[in-house]
Amino acid sequence: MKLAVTLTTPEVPRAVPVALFAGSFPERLAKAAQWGYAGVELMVRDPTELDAGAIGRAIREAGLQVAAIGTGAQFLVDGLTLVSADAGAEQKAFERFCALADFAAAVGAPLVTIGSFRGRLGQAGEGARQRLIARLRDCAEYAGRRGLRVALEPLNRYEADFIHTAAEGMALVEEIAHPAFGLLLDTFHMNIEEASVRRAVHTAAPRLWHVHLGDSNRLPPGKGHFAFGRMLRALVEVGYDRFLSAELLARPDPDTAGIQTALAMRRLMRRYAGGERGAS
Ligand code: LER
Ligand code: MN
Repeated sequence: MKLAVTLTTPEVPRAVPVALFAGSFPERLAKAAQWGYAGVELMVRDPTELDAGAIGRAIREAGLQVAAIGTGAQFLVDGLTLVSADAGAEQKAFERFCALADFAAAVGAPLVTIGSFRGRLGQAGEGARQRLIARLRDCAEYAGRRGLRVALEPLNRYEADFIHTAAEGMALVEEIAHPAFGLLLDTFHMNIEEASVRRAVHTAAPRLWHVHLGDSNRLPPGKGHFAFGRMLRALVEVGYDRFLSAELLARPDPDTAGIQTALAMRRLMRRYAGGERGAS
């Protein structure tokens, strides 16, 4: 397992609450590498405003990998969601997904994640469920053709009205029935929705492609009461060997949260997961 940290790309206009480290983009990359992260998850708003070549180069030069491209800024900054009451906005959101997937391929990211970017069925009018399923399949198809994967994230009941648990996520994976479509589990959401952390990991295991880290209160691991040891043991049991990506509140400040997370996770990974694997 490898540790990653969520960073915003330079075009994201204001601080996203779950992006860590302060400073310019190169400074944040340098801090991530210095504190032992192997990768970064990029929270991108509009990739057409970015030079993918330069971003990819800066990440490689810092000795980091791109763990994933996150879509949270679409919703947080632009209010764009894959399903919406406004057909024009739905189309724009899908076009944004395609641009994000192109960006992911250009910077060497293996996957694009979908959390709040999916939208709320209850606010998207008649036929919302079927439209969202079709859109997610289109996303998997678009990403799959570029050698990428799409990881849908079960979210807690306060942030989403569709797919809260690993079991619901796996039922959706079956329904979408596309090899490029799988899941991302976020410990913060799991703490609210899952009856058993271990069972959730085992349920998602065949399509578990990414993990987000945040304690029960969305602070760095160890600052709340989520059982990270249990989570890591379950991940070891199912042979998970991908990224654990810190996506948590930048409190008391973005640097402290990034450092506390690195120190706590490196300790936990040594104890429960036989250490970390480097950036190789
Ligand atoms: C939102 O709470 C979250 O966890 C993000 O990964 C989804 O956009
Ligand atoms: Mn998350």
